[in-house]
Amino acid sequence: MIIKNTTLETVCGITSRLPENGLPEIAFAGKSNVGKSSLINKMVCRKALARTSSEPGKTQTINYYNVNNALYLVDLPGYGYARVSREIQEKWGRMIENYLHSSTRLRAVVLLIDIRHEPGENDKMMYDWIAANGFRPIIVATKADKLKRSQVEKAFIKVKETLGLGKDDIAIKFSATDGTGREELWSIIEEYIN
Ligand SMILES: Nc1nc2c(ncn2[C@@H]2O[C@H](COP(=O)(O)OP(=O)(O)O)[C@@H](O)[C@H]2O)c(=O)[nH]1
Ligand SMILES: [Mg+2]
Repeated sequence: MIIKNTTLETVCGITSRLPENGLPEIAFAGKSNVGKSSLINKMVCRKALARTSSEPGKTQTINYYNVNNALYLVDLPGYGYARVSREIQEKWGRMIENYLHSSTRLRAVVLLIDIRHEPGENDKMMYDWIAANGFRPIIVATKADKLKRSQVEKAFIKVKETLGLGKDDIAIKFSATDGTGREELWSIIEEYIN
């Protein structure tokens, strides 16, 4: 994908209606701080289009990034940040579920997992929600640059095993720092939008 232009087109809060878009959507889900915003920036070759933060739990909105007027990359609110009240976490859950359930243009959901950590209950729940809504999750193991080369493959296998992925499931390693996986993820996305 050659990136010509990208804009943050729509920001949806908990109470806003989802926009009626004419373009295919690819959504990104994952725990807060897993690297969603960094991944989106890397995918569209921008440094700070999507706000990254060392303060987890900041993104409480669904953000639609229009890429080349050809598709949307949709940044879903991150889950599982401990310092947020249960009530707000439940709202996020409903928001994500509503999105998965009612987005007519949604083509695929990318689930991000930090390669250094074993997927937790929230991650497994997210995986199940995605599948229950009829999508095959695309697993992206983020922050691969943070591990030594010798540890990366072992950690990647651990992520796949813990999620119970089959051999037909798609999983890739990614780094927003060095660009690992960027081309591969674009070619997967392109298959889903064409
Ligand atoms: N080394 C490294 N750090 C990353 C990578 N992706 C994200 N980060 C860092 O992890 C933190 C959270 O990233 P962010 O994209 O805001 O996560 P989000 O909450 O999922 O959107 C930030 O400090 C990022 O700089 C990566 O691939 N490699
Ligand atoms: Mg973010």
